[in-house]
Amino acid sequence: MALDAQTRAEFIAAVRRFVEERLRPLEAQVADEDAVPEEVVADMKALGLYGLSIPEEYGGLGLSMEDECLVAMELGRCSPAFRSCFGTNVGIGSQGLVMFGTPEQKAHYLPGIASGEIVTSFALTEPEAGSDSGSVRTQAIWNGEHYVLKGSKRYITNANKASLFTVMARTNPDVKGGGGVSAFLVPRSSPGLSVGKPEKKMGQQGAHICDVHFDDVRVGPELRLGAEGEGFKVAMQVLDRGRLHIASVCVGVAQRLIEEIIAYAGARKQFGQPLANFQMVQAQMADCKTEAYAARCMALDAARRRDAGDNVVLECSASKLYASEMVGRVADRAVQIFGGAGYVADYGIERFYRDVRIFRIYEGASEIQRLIIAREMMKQGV
Ligand code: COS
Repeated sequence: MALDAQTRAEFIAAVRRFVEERLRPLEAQVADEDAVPEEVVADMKALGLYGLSIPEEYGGLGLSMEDECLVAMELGRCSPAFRSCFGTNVGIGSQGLVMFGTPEQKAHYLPGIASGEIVTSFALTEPEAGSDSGSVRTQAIWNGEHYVLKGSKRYITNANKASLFTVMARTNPDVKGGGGVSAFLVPRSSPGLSVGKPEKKMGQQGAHICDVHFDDVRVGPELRLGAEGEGFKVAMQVLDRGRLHIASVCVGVAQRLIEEIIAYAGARKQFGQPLANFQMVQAQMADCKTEAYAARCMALDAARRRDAGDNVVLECSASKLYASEMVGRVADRAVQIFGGAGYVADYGIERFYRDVRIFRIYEGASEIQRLIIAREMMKQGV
């Protein structure tokens, strides 16, 4: 549902205040402790952030894609680790259920996901199936009563906190590629399911990824999401949507860095003048703003077209590709403009530089986005 103009403005203003007053002061602490404090998580739930994209009838805010992108742009204006707490509930961890769930599955799980009582994870990637996600090896073999899941998933965001996983597993080992894959809702409490230790990462401390292991985990047929053999398509459609959200977060982070650049370049003097007076700095500033603006326009255009029911597979990938690469360039320029201060930890710029690197990799690496764009161009002939 699209919010009316006033409600939208009020909600975005509330998120902006929350980001500036509640989250930004904790950025360094979260990075040092590799954890978002529980009271902040509680505040995020109270603000409705876990349920941004969950339909209103199930207790969420039911935002349109455009409104979700606008909110994600605000959330991007602080350490991305905060957004990651509820990122899976809003995106890849819930949207398979929202798009393909039965009324019973939705009624059972969505209210808890919207409130944040249930944290969700999306378990697609495996040690041998990263970009080539159609080749998943985790098996889900029907034994006449249950599907029996066996295999391992890798780099699963929020797995350590999740109580519900959307798992893509091969129900038909004779069918190679995506066609043999089905999607399942798998509760964390299922016997045989275990989660590994959080990985040590380059950035985004406070956000966690872990392996998830399935050792003969039995899943009833009522927990299959969509038809047998449709799991790969479920995953692809969830990822299409997620890519617009990530593109919007990239726009938000770029905007934050631009604000930091403006403040620093205006205050820091060299050769008797503020850095902002030097044309070589101005050129870098102008490129940051221009590219962030382009990425914003792309994400919002694609979101509006998705809301209108258009096929936006190409636009989702183009948006994610451009925005994730754009924020990498902006972070690089920010380090350059800050100079030594950009390289030391106190100013937080080097932290953003590390944090944004993953945007070019997860939810489909830049190479995969280019592949999808080119394939869609050939299909559509435009
Ligand atoms: N929406 C709906 N259906 C889709 C789709 C989409 N966006 N993308 C693909 N499909 C369908 C295709 O139409 C095809 O259907 P048919 O078999 O009925 O013709 C089927 O899915 C297989 O598609 P395709 O042949 O394109 O699959 P490939 O194995 O060649 O590769 C890529 C597809 C590479 C695009 C896919 O594996 C991918 O997106 N990989 C990256 C995964 C990713 O983002 N991982 C990040 C980790 S999860 S956070």
